[in-house]
Amino acid sequence: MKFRKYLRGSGRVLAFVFIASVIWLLFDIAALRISIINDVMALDVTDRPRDPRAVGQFGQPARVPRDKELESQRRWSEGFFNVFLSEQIPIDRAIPDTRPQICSENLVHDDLPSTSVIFCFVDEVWSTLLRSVHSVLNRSPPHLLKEIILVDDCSTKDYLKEQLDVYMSQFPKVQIIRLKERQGLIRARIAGAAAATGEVLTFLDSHVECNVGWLEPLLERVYLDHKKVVCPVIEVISDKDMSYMLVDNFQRGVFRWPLVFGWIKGVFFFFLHRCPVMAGGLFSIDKSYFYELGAYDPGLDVWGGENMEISFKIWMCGGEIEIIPCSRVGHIFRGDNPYKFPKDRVKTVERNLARVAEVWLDDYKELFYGHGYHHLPYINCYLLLKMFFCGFQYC
Ligand SMILES: [Mn+2]
Repeated sequence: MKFRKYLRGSGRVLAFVFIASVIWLLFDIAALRISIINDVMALDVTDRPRDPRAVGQFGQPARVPRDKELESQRRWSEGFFNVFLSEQIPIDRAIPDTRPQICSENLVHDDLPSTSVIFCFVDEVWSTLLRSVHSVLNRSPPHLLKEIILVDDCSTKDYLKEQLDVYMSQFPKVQIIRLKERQGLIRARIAGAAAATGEVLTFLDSHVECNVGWLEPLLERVYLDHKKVVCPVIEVISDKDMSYMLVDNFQRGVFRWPLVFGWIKGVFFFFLHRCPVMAGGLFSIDKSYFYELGAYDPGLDVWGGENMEISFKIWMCGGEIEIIPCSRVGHIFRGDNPYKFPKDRVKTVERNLARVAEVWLDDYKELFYGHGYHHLPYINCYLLLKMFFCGFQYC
């Protein structure tokens, strides 16, 4: 009864405004919770329970038994890491969730673009190729993973032919493209991108393990701005004992003359970092932006320099390169390439770098040549390439 006296005159107006505001607020919250954002999913699917005693389980270091030491040494050169141990480790092993605490509480939009994950390989070791693919299948939200494209750059190993076809036929999302001639990483990636149907291209090396929650933070950044090109934090899988090691010092990708990639220490560990150049092995890029940039220069051979080329184009054509601390992918850093370069390795990389310098560095190319490279006259004609990339206004 007492309450009624407040609902007369101006009290009635105030009560109406109050109730309307509460309803408005509830609608707002509901809209945000239901249709716009949700938590990053902590997916880690396996077919059967994991054996906690399996070799290398939970990313623990594995040991070679005494009587197998010779065999393990002998097989090192198959991949320039411990191929013997890699074979003992389950292909869907668990690894520690190394993200900063706050990452699992992050919210992402629920209408993120889908991605095609592209692995290019030549003579990759069977166990690491499978572990790379399974880590994507098991730890990516299915609705965001459009497909996985394996581009076989004319491998010579038999197990990468029919055996791989048969194995991958269990997974409808995986398709294999086979190049008839050795094309090198750059043209293999162009072939993979051409076959991709997802809205975002995600390029990965074929000896990686994607960690829990790796994909959504990458796609969220591309969703917010389609010119952001994003890289996960690259963690280390030991080439010797295959243990998964957390990276707790944050680094940013840079280059030194003459266009040598390197890392410098970042400031804050858990903030994303903008980088002048990316390492190049692992990143996501909006597919339409990739083509707006003119994809990769197909005249770059085998390997090397393509990370500089795409990085320069990204920054010169209105984009940004970021490393996303909440996205983590382990990678085996190998001491050497297990495959052969059709021509001399050093000459191939030098030629690629000179080509990038000629096309993209303008007056700064003198700095490149001043650090030990000689002018390669035949490259000049490729200056024409610039005309095709992102119009004259930026380039
Ligand atoms: Mn690699």
